[in-house]
Amino acid sequence: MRFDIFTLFPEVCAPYLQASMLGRAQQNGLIAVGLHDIRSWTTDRHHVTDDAPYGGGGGMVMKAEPVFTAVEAVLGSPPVCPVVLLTPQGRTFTQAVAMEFSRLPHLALLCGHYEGIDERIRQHLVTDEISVGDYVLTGGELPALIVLDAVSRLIPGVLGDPDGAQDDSFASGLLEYPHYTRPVSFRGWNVPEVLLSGNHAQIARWRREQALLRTWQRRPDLLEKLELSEKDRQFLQRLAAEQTDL
Ligand code: 6SD
Repeated sequence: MRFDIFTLFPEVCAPYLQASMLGRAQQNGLIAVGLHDIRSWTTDRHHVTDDAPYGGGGGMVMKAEPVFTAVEAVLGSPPVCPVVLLTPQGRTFTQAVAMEFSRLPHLALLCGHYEGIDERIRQHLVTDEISVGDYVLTGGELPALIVLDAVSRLIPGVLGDPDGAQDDSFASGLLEYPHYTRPVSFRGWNVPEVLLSGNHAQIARWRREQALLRTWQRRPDLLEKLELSEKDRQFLQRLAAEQTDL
């Protein structure tokens, strides 16, 4: 899959893309990332990318021209792939959206900065608007990296594990069960006995119940959307009964 990121701050994005799993995924040809500095498509002497808002008021607005020029130079006119704007006004990014994007061969991510972008970019260039959460950042660079990261790890081979992303929180609709590695005892805190038992059916049941318990405690909203087995249902009924006993 190919990603093209359009930003005024490519140097902010580059280190994250080079490190760890995303760096390896590029080396292995599983993903390709183009990082494009919008400023390099300005044609004026001072390479201006922002200007004061019509109608007055504070803050600066990203100019339409350099953004259109950059995106069309790289992706053609009209662009060959969806152009996603990262903005608090977009639809919320979820694992389902990450899965949707991971089926595409090519995705462009457009990072705003300053107070906002000229509305004509949104109207006539952008095809999709995504928010990574209900909080306000200084620019779209971190959201673009979040989207690229979440989408990339769904591409087969990007995770080292052959089982890939299938055990993830949100893939199952549940929060993850607790993980432990060596040593068995750390500062007197021990790994749960069942994980050392070698009984794989019992381990699977324990993990399932821990995932259900965590989800019930922390994100009960997730349980409502879920298909549960009879055993799962009994376990949750037990939890509910124990709670009313307290
Ligand atoms: C002006 C931006 C771009 C400013 C943002 C996106 C989310 N979910 N929070 N904040 C954001 C994106 C803020 O450029």
